[in-house]
Amino acid sequence: MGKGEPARNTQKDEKMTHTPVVEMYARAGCPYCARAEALLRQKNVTPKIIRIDLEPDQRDEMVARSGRTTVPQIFIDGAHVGGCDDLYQLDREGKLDAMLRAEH
Ligand SMILES: N[C@@H](CCC(=O)N[C@@H](CS)C(=O)NCC(=O)O)C(=O)O
Repeated sequence: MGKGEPARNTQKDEKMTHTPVVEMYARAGCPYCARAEALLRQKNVTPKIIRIDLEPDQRDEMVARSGRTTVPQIFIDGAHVGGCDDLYQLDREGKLDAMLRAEH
């Protein structure tokens, strides 16, 4: 790899991929949060959990970013995915894996 080249996409015929950042707004005792986290972990993704019960300001941020008030709210590389049901729906549709590989 030459100087200044990115550490990814080293093969020309490969799709451009990177490890996406997965953020999940959650709170303690939320079964939907646990279900969503379980699916992500099953896919070897460790989400960045933002605990709105511990950091109330983050709830305002979650509502501003997602337009929703329920937890969890999940973002992949900053793009809003939705809640737990939305995450499982994307998986059923076969779209989640590509999103988690951040194929572009
Ligand atoms: N369909 C939503 C349901 C989420 C939901 O109902 N979450 C509960 C907590 S488990 C919630 O946020 N309730 C309202 C609240 O706590 O303010 C999803 O799949 O994410």
